[in-house]
Amino acid sequence: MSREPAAHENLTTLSKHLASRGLAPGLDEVLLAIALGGKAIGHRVRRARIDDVVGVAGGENVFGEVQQKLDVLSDEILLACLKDTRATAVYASEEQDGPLVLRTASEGGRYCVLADPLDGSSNIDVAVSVGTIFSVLPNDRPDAETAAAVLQPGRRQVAAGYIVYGSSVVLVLATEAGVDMYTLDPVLGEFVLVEEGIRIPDEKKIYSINEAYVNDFDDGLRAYLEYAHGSGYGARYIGSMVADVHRTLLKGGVFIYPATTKAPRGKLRLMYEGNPMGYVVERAGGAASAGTTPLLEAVPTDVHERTPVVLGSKAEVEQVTRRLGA
Ligand code: P6P
Repeated sequence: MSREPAAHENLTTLSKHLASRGLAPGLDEVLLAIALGGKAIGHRVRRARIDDVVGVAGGENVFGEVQQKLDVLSDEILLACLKDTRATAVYASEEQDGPLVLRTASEGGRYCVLADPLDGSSNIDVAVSVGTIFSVLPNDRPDAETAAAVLQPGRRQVAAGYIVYGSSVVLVLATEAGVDMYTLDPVLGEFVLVEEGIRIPDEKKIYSINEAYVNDFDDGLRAYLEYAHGSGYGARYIGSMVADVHRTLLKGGVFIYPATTKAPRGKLRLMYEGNPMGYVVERAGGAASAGTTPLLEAVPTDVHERTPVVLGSKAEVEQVTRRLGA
């Protein structure tokens, strides 16, 4: 009589799965460092009110936005995990004024990691899902120009993804091999593979946008909303990018944070919000636009620059962009 395998025998951990993916040298150690940071950040998010780390840290980031204590702590955790990783050349984040050079190519620095350490942090005190977003670019610069290696189009990413701290802690990781999803097993303390090769549905009548700003939308976007309102679409908007994009990736639909008259470049940052999420969605068979141009083709001039974002199911993104460009 065949013996049922013990539950743990079927578990594929993140480290075991990455080893099977044949990634470029050093990339797996960078991704494992980010995952370790995510475990530590997730622990603090889970204890937010207990540890009284919610509330303001008193400082402001480069945008003049008041920093939540957890924003700062999450940034410190990620940096600490990456500093010890030999392949990490540069760390840049929403909470850092500029890129931090950790080691040059001559010293083994092969990759630049850009991150929004805790996206959606204003939602923490109401226990809404928040997340860490990360983008990995190759360090393609001579030693003296290492910091500038972060200014590459999103098309050059070699990996990207996010960790959503929700009802469970979920890591979604995109590489050239595809998009894989891992759930943190709180007992094992390991990210366990739960879905390999995620594909976003080609179409789904769900749109995700903050319609409170409709008076600041351009005519093309209003035309899209009029089409959606008359075509049986559902609306879903959590106000936490990681949660809205995660739902869009798994269920289909379109997520839009557009340019408006008050914010002509939109609100979301290109390098560590738009590009990584765009890379995940495109690797899953979806599309990502800056409104009228492909998002991942944008050539950055500043690590903190903003961009409009339209991403999701190909057919749904096209319904938006053909009206924006009209
Ligand atoms: P709004 C959270 O503050 C965030 O940066 C993203 O996570 C989210 O998509 C967006 O802002 C929400 O912005 O203007 O709709 O509140």
